[in-house]
Parts: sequence; C-alpha cells; structure tokens
Amino acid sequence: MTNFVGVTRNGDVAVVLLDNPPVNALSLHLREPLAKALGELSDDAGVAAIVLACAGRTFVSGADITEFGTPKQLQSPSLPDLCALLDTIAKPTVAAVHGTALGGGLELAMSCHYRVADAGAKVGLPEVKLGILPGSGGTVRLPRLAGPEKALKMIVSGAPIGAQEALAAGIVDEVAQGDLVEAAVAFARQKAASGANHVPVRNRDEKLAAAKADLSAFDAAAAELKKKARGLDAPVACAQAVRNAIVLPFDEALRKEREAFLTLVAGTQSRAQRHLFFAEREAAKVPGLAGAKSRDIRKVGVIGAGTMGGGIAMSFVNAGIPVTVLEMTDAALDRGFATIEKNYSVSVSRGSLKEADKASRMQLLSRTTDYADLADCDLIIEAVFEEMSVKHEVFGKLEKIAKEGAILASNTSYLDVNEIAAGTNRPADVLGMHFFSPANVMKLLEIVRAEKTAPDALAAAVAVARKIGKVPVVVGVCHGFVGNRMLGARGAESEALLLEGATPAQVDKVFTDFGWPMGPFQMHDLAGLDISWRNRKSRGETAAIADALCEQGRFGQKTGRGFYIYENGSRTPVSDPEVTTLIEQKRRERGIQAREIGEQEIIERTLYPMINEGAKIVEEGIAARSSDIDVVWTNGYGFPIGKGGPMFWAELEGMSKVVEGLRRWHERTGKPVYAPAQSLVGKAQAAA
Ligand code: T1G
Repeated sequence: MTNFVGVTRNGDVAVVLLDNPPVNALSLHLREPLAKALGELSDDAGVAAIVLACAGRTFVSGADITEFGTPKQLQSPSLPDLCALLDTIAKPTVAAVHGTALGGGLELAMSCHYRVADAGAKVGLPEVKLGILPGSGGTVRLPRLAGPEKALKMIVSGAPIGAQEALAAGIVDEVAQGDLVEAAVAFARQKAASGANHVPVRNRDEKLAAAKADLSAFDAAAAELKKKARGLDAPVACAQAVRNAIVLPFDEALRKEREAFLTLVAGTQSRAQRHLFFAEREAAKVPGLAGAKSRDIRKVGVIGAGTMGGGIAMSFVNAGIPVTVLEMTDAALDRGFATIEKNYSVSVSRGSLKEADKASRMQLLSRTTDYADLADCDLIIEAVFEEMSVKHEVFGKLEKIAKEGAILASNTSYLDVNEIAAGTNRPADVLGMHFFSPANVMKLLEIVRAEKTAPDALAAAVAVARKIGKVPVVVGVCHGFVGNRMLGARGAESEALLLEGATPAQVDKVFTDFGWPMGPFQMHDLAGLDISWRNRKSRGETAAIADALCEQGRFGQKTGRGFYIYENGSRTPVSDPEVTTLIEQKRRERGIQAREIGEQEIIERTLYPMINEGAKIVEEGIAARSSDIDVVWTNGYGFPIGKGGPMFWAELEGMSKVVEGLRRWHERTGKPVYAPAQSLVGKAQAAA
C-alpha cells in the first residue's frame, strides 16, 4: 500500500493502519488508498474481520480542514463515500480508537460495526466549532448509538467525551486494557467467530424509538441549546439534523445532513470560524522562536489570592501543575482559598467536576506568607495591585529568592513590562502573562514579550499556556498591549456617542444584535467602572460620563448601580433616569445638541476605531499578524466567532468601506482614532 495506508494480517484479521501526520486528517491522499484497501479486504475470502487503526498520536481527527473550499474536499472518494462503503461490508469491522477521534474520524469509526477505544481516548463531533455540522453521517449515526439527547448535546456543544463515558453511552463497545490494536483484533476475531449478524449502525434504530414516539423532551432540550446560539447558524442546523435522524428514514436524514453541511461550509460564519481555528494555532508560532529551547515548568508560584490570583492558581492546578499561593496575611489566604474551594464546589454541584477531581486539585494547592517558599518555583506570577511601585516591590523580593532560570511574570493588564523588568537584576526572566477575568475560565492569555525577555522563557510561557488550555497570543509592550489598547479606542467613542445623543441601552442593543454577549456599557458595569477610572487617572485621561458615575460611587454591578441599575442584586441591567439626566447635563456643559444616532453610525464609530487601532498595533510590531488580533478579541472579549474577529470582519465588510468610513469620521471629528492606518489604506487599494 502507500505510505499513508498499510495493511497487515493478524491471522484471519486484517489490520488497516492509517498514517497521515500530524493528526491523521482524512485528506484526499489518505482517502483514496483507504477506499481501495477496504474494497479489496471486503472481497477477500481469507479475511474474517477488519480492524481500522491509526499510527501516531491520534485516530483520525476529522476531515482535512485545509481542503475546505477547494475541489479536494468533495473529490471522490469523499468522507461520506468511505462511510457508505463501510456500511456495505458484511464482515465485522472494528475501529481501534486512540487519541482524539473527532468529526469525520468519529464518523468513520461509527460506520464500522464496532469500536474499541484506548482508555485515554476521547471522541467527539466538534464541527459546530467550525460553523458547520457533522457532514458524514454523524448526526444520523450518533443518535443510533448514544440516543438522541446525548447525541444532541455532543453535536451542539462540540465537546468531546472520554472513553469510559463513550462506553457507557454505547458509542464504544470496549475499552482496551492493554495494547489497543491487539485488543481490537481479539474483539474482531471474537465477533467473526460468534456467527452473529453484524448490524451496521445505520440499521440500529432501537435507541430512537422513545423520541420517535414523543419528541417533547428532545424538542425542549433542543430549544434550550438553541437559545445559546446567539446568531450562529450551525448549532440550530445541528439540532435540526439530529431531529431528522429521529423522524426521517436514515437515507433521507443523511441527505438533509449533507445539504445543510454544504450550505454552512460555504457560508461566512464557517469561513470565520475556520479562520479562527488556524489563527489560534498560528498565534502560538512566535516569530524568532522556532526551535527555541523551552524551560520546564513543573511548579508555579502565584502572588495574590484575590479574584485574579485565585483564578490563575486554579488554571494551573486544573492542568495538574502544583501551585503555591502567597499573600501578605493568613486572613487573605483564608479568603482566597475559600473562594477557590467555593468555585470548585459549584462545578461539582453542576456536575461538571467530580468530587475526587476537586479534591486532587485542592491538594495541588499550597499557601504561604513567606517569599522563601517560592524558591523552588519554575514560574512565579504576580497578580497584585496595578501600581508600578507595588510591582517593583514584589519583583525586588522575587529576584532575591527565585531560583536561577525561574520565570518572573506580571499579570498586569496595561503597565510597562519593560519598566518592571528594568527594576530587576534578571530582565531576561521577566515577561507579562495577562490573564482575563475570570482567569480560570477565559481562554485568552496575552503573553507580553519585553525587550530583554529570553527566548526560552517566552517559549516556556507559550507552551505552558497551551498546556493549561489557554489560547496564548504573544504581544509587545504598549499601554494596554493589544486587547485593552483597542478597547480604549472603542470606549472613548462609545462615550462620545452618548454625549452626541445615543443612550447606553441603544448602543448596547446594537452590540447584542451584532452578536456580542453584551454591549460596552453593560460590560463596563460587569467589569467595574472603578478599574478603568483608576487606569484613566494614572494617565491623566478623563471620560466625562464614566468619571461622573464613579465620583457618585456608581461602579456598576458591584455597587448595584453604574450605567444601569441592578435591582435587588439582579444582574439584569435597567435603564436609569438619573443617568439620562447626567448625560444631558454633560451635553449642556459642552454645548452639544443631542441628535438622532442610527445603528450604522454606532457600528462604524465603535468597530472601525478598533480595527484601525488593530492595524496600527500590527504596523508597530506589537502583534505579529492581524489574525492574532482576531484571536485576542474572540477569546478575551466576546467578539462574535461567526464574524471571525475585528480584522476578519473588516475584510468581510470590505476594506474600502471601512477606510472610507474612517476617512469620513476623521473629517467630521478630527479625532486621530479615525485617521486611517496605512496598512488599511494599502489593503483597500489592493482590493479596489
Ligand atoms: N485538518 C487539517 N489540519 C488539522 C486538523 C484537521 N482536521 N486538525 C489539526 N490540524 C493541524 C493543525 O492546524 C496544526 O497544524 C496541527 O494539525 C496540529 O494541530 C466531515 C467536515 C486533533 C485535538 O475539528 O481539535 O471532520 O499548526 O496544534 O493541540 O463531518 O488539532 O502544526 O501547521 O491543534 O495536539 C473536525 C480539529 C473537522 C478537529 C489535536 N475535526 N483539530 O490538537 O494539535 S471537520 C476537528 C483539533 C469534519 C466531517 C467534518 C486538534 C486536535 P500546524 P494542533 P493538538
């Protein structure tokens, strides 16, 4: 066979081994020899059973996403062709699943009669995360193996499950105890010898019967899941496809699945989400770091047990990395650890964390008020008060006690990391690790590369970020780095819109209609107006309305009042006439006559400045590429993934339109934030 597909014999069992590094994606050059091998083995009377296995670190991880939008994607034998071919094979077929059998990989495995999984294997259908749905029978086979409601949850969430859960659900028939292929061969041989009728998954309808008789529970579950779609088409299509599997004959449901797949894969939402899939991986490829040695990180120290410090500590112990948390007093440690324990208890009560896992994570946490106890840490992250003097004090202590080669990281969200590093005698060990609140939840981690940060320290920070499940983006030093610098550009114009005639609710609605989880003013109230107020004061900046609210102690949800009122501890924003009065007063003080402000103006005057600032950030080398900006905003600020991030959306919108809008607002307002970045002008000209 080719070097992508090998066939060996183990007695009367044929083992087909796929080998397409790095993740055995089902590229055309793999599909062709696989189809040929299966056809030959199906006809070979000397073969009693077939095992399908993969070399390398994982079973098939899905279709080859790089083929999407190219002729290769649909060229025969397509992935659906392979699944249909497996359906025709009468002799027992067994998939030997290890690593992550995802998307088309799980669909291929489900087209076999049986599945034997390695104990550490995971299976899932993550297509919804790419803005599509399983397109090779996943929506019709998974409900037949796991039942409609389990299938609905897996397909709409895209989240993988482990081998034992898959066994319990009926997706997997056996979890191997020893060598996976040997176990699969033994299983296949036993099935072949049993003389049983090997029923293809497509013909197994027993698990559909209850839902077919009464769809109410399924429809209720689907309705709940669709509520979270927030303008994305794929989750809705996924739910519909699973419903079709219940109510329609297999082949009709399969045909509808294919139609929905071809529609979605050609749409802008899927293009945007595929852009983000590759952008997140590209972001971890830091220019100048290729092949750089990375320092090992086995033990972490966190300074500060507040909201951020606690969340950061959880991020590491969640990944099995021990953490020592330092605070100034035992009382502060008590509060911090109580919060961590409560967070884990909430997860246990929600069923998203086992009690045993909570216990093991808590055991990985230790506490101290003595810096000397951090001496054996490989990475120490400070999450103390955002004042440069406090940072210098902390780093002054760290440089004395931290072992040689330990990385000293600041969680600062906007302070100058070069200045922090310059305050130490080991600037090569210093960098920023800007987590986003809540740090144990938010995916984005801005890794700030200071002028003297050593390559192996930076490589270690990127590697450990990925190990703890974060999405790292390496950024340069400037005020606010990437995300907060662009947020500042948006924030200033959001406030200007209020002064010129808009209301907070009007602006926020434009944002939620666009697909954001919330608008800028709701977000300010959630984050706390006092934080940005302190930041503005440190830079001698003002924001008429936000400053006035802060002077009245209206810090947002934490005080029950901000841009909105939050009655009786509710998190639901209610417009406040007092804020309207305050805005009108600020307009009068500035001689501004309020005017009608439309949706398009709100979009242009909030998103265009962000895009413009993003372009300048790339021009200045603060970010390595435009797609890094998209990774920041979709993982740290809730930019709708169906729009791919601010820079991708600008391309969808049309760069000429964006540049024309920037020029128009620059002429009308004279504000530098609208002066079009040269790189945008160049892109607009190239596109003309
Ligand atoms: N196609 C093409 N390239 C892929 C790929 C794929 N499916 N998966 C990964 N890569 C590349 C990736 O870009 C990176 O490249 C390298 O492999 C290592 O990936 C019909 C239509 C499997 C859990 O969505 O979730 O099947 O940067 O860094 O952290 O219904 O990759 O090295 O040049 O992520 O160990 C459905 C996507 C496809 C799974 C491994 N499947 N992949 O994680 O490595 S649609 C997926 C992943 C589909 C069918 C539909 C992860 C992973 P480079 P990595 P990792």
